[in-house]
Amino acid sequence: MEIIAPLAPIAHAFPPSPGLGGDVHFDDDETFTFRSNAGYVLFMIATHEFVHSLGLAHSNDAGALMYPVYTYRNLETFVLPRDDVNGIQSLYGPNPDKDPNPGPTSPTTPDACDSTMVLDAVVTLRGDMLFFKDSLMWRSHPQSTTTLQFLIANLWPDAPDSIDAAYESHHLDRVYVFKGRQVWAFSGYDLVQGYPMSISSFGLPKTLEKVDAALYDVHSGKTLFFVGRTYYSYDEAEKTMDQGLPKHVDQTFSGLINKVTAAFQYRGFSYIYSGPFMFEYSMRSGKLLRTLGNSYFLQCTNY
Ligand SMILES: [Ca+2]
Ligand SMILES: [Zn+2]
Repeated sequence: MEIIAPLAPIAHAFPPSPGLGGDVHFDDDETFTFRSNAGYVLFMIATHEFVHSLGLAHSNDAGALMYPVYTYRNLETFVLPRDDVNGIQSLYGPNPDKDPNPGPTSPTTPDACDSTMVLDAVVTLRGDMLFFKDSLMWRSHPQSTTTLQFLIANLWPDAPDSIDAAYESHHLDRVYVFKGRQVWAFSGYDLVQGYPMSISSFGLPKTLEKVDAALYDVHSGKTLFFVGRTYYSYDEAEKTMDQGLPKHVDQTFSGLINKVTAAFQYRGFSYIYSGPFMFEYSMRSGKLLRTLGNSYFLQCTNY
C-alpha cells in the first residue's frame, strides 16, 4: 500500500506473502531528507512502509503513522501514536518482555466525542473554524456538516504542537498562534517573515509566561488576551495595549468566574471555553446566552 503525496505515490510496500511480499519501493524522483521538511523525511516514509510489510493496513486515525497522508513531523519529539501500537499488537500481540527503559507514552488522538476534553485553542481562519488539541486540529467549514481532523503540521509545518492560544486578526488577515513566550503569525498557510517573536511585542508584560486564550472582537477592533481570570485588551489598529489592565473577565463577560482556556468569536457571538464547558455570549451586551459543551461545534459523530 502506498503513502499518498499531493500528486503521486512516494513509496509503496507489498504485504506479507512469498516472493515480492514485504518488499518496499521508494520513488527515486522524490526528495528524501534526514530531518528537514524540504522533502519527505525518509525515516517517516520508511517506517510507514515497513509497517505495511509487516501486514498492517491504513488507519483512519488522523494522528496515526498509518494514516495514508504524509505530514511532516519533528523527529526530535515524535513518539509512535497509540493507534499504531494497537494496530501492530492486534497482529503480533504485545511485547512479552518487560521493557527496561520504557519511553514516553504513545499519544492518543483526541476524540471530539470526549466530553471531558479541554481544547487548547479555537480560532477562525477566513470563515472556517479551527479547534486545537495536542498535535491535532479539527477544521470546520460553515457550509459543511462534517469536521475534518488532521495534524497541525499538515496546515502549518512551522507551527508548534500543544499551543496555548490563537486569534485571527481581520485587520491584517493573519492568524496568530501562541505558545509560551512566543507568537507565530500565519498569512494563509505561510509563516510571516520575522516570526516567531516574543509575546511582549504586543505590549504584554515581559514577566508573563504565557497567555491562556485570545479573542479578536470585530466590533471594537480589540484583541483580548486571557490570562487566568483576567484579560488584557490590545488595539489592532493603534498597535497598543489599553491602559488600566489587566481586568477581571467578568467585567466584560457577566458571571464568568473560572479560568478561560480557549476563546473565539463567530457570527457576532463570543465563545468562551473554561475546561470542558463553553459559554456563548452576546458580544454587544456581554450577556450569557447559553452554556454548551466543547462538542457543540465539533460535531461528535459516534453513533
Ligand atoms: Ca488555551
Ligand atoms: Zn501506506
